Amino acid sequence: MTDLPPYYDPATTANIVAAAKNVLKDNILGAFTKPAPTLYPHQWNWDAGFIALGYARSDFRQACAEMTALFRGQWANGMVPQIVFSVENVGKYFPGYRFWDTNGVPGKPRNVRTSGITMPPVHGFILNRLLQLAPDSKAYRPFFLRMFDRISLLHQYCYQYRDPAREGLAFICHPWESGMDNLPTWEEVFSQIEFDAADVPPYERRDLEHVDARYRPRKPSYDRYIYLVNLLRQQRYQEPEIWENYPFQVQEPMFNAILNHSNEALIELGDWLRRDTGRFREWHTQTNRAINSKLWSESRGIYVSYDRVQHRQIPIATAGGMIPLLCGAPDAARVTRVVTMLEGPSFTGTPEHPAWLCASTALDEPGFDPHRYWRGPVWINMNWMLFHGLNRYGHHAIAEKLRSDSLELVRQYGFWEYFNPWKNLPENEKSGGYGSNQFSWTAALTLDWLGM
Ligand code: 9WN
Repeated sequence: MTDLPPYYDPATTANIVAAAKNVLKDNILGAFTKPAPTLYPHQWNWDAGFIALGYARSDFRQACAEMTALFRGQWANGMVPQIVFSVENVGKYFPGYRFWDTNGVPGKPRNVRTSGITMPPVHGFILNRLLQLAPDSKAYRPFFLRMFDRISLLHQYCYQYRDPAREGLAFICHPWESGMDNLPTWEEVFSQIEFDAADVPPYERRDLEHVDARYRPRKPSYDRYIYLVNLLRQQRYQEPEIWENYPFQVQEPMFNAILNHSNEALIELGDWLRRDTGRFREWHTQTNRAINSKLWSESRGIYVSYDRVQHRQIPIATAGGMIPLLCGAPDAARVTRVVTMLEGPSFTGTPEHPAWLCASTALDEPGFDPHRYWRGPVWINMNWMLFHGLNRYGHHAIAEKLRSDSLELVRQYGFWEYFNPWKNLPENEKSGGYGSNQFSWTAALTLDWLGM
């Protein structure tokens, strides 16, 4: 055992497992688990999926409860909101329920408080993993059936309302919908949007009460987030009409890869549940084709976002640009290019300046920043998805590096929201963990990786 990293040592593993379980337990808020103790005091969409995996082996009922709680917020058109607000924590997060002003919007469930946008639809593939881990799948059949129908409706929403040209690619209407809120990619999109300070309603951030400003988005980015929320709420979230004249419409590779991996999962689940799976099969073929034809950058050797308002690719290399491996989109030649980039200086650094896998924005991008969220730091959920994508193509060694880097970051620093990608930190920096500590999905995915 001596030459293996310490998390393989049973004593240390047991400590990490116990600590991870405590993170989840401490973050329980009523029926669900909040992403972080104070920074995010409500339920978040894709967080709920990753968190469910953290309970799957030890408390399957709670895993199901996370999914059920989130889908209580589903709108009649199928949209599953980015945030389901907890009544207890009113006023503790901005933008809160009142700011979103979704009350009375047709189709929003009346007794649940939600935001008005969505997030990456991880729920299909999470549900499929839950099925594989279910202690008694037959007993849970009603749960799986209910969720299958709900998730099918969510996919229907993505293809009906977010793919007006029927290309097989869903667009996001806000950086928050990507889950990777602060990528330099969004700066490029915003640079083309005519924007006046007077178009931003007054607001007060709450995040900076919990996290140092240098780890969070800058004010100009936040102004633009709020500007978009204001456009949406002014038009009462009425889809599809609202999209006719809406400036932020981006087809992003990770969002679509997640949607398409969930399509595959719904095929498997549907077969088990004896439901028709024809449309998931059609979507799967069409979306993989479109990811390749529209989102591949031959010059960069990675998938990139497409701005459907400006009709152009945004050739910035991000971790999200490699997630199409998860849904089987790339052919062998493209996989080789993606893996070459992942193993090269853009993500692995150099022998003198090595990096943990995997920076959210490539180390050599002009917009890279090792501290600021989504501009460079490593996120455990991204590593987890990449790990599965790489294994799918037989790249087991680099996949294992994603797993071991993730576990080593957790062991060295704790269950942070994100981590500095550089291995050698300057002397004045004690910790490489940023954002919120005791972050739920970091704990949950650690548990999943350790099989606990
Ligand atoms: C806005 C909850 C969420 C994650 C996102 C992450 C961050 C929210 C914020 O926290 O976003 O949705 O206020 O910064 O970027 O991926 O789901 O953990």
